[in-house]
Amino acid sequence: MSGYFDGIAPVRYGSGEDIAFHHYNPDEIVAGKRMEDQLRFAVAYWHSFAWPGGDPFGGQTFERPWFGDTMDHARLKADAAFDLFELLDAPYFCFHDADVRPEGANFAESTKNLNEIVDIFQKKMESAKVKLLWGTANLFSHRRFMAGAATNPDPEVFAYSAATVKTCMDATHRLGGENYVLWGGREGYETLLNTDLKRELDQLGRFLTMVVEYKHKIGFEGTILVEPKPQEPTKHQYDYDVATVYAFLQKNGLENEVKLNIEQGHAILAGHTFEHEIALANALGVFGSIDMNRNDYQSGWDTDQFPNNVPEVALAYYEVLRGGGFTTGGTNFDAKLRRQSLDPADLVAAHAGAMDVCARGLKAAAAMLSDGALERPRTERYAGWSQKWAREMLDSDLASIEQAVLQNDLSPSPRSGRQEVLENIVNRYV
Ligand code: XLS
Ligand code: NI
Ligand code: NI
Repeated sequence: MSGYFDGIAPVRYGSGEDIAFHHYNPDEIVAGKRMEDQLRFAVAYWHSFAWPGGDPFGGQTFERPWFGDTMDHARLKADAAFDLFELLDAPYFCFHDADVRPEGANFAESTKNLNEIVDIFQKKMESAKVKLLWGTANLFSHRRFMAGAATNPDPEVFAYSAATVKTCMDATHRLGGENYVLWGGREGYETLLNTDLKRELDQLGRFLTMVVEYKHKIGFEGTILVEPKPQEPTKHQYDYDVATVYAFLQKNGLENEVKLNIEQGHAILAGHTFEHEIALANALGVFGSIDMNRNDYQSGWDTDQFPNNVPEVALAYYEVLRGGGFTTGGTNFDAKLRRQSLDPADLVAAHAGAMDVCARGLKAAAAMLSDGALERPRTERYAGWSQKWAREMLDSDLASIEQAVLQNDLSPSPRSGRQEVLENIVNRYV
């Protein structure tokens, strides 16, 4: 116990406490499963425990007793983190190496620090409910990674990165993690003028292949997830969006080995909706997990805010459910408090509110799906394709199709896409 959250009651459904769940009821059955098992919430260690509250114009605003570079600070941070998991009854958490341990003087010391904290996690997890949704390596904050990790022009940085990922995969495996994530923080470029794009992509492909090979070598049964993002921090990131990552996986023969962790804010930054990215990943068979946080629509800053818009979230879960729901993935809050939200209660309330927003979104999505409110019109729209001639056409060729068009004097008549009608239907549920 850290004592940090003293005075805040456990957040429970209908508890009547100041901070309670009003919609997230873990045991309620939604779309055939307990809500907890559908949503699979995870608390992100970095933003909740390691982020100091800075913005481009000012530094730290948060004062946490565990801020500092020693192992004692890291141990206190672990205590506070597990206190929050328990307060929220959170089923999962996620972490980077750099969130949980101080940087050592060299690679060996950093690894030793990590392993000591992982020992503590392991001990705590014996009695705690919380499990590890995913682990990952921070290959973007330290200055050694400023020109990338796997895509760095310096092979020593590639080596350091590969070794770091190995230690983080070991840690994830040891803690029974259900996934391992690779977000290409600085795997991209600032200017083409100094960049050998083909070489960097080849390096990235080889790196990811080594990750998959190592997964099999150690018998890690979790899913390897790549998290697309189009830019930020680099001007151009190679893992731009779902479509780009899929092509990259195919090129490297990894499309059956790797799935995607899709973040709402990253989807929007790429010029897509969140639901587009989820739907596309499902269509391509690579949907894995989600990071449920987006940036501010007006300022565009990387505010990584907790979800607070039910209709948006409902459309995202609609695509998740249409694809069959999560398997090893879940809903990770890769989300920051606003920098004026200084109090321990703010951290608890942010998660509680976000879990409620997601629960409302999930319930709306499940109802839309089970009523067939959108699926019926969708099926009708494509009904023509169930005709025999239409299916056979796809196995024929352009010349025979031309013949058939002439013979039957085909003259297709356009039909309404009924978008407003469908939007009205959605509005009844959210
Ligand atoms: C940054 C990413 C990052 C990953 C994990 O924008 O979202 O937080 O989720 O490295
Ligand atoms: Ni992000
Ligand atoms: Ni993320």
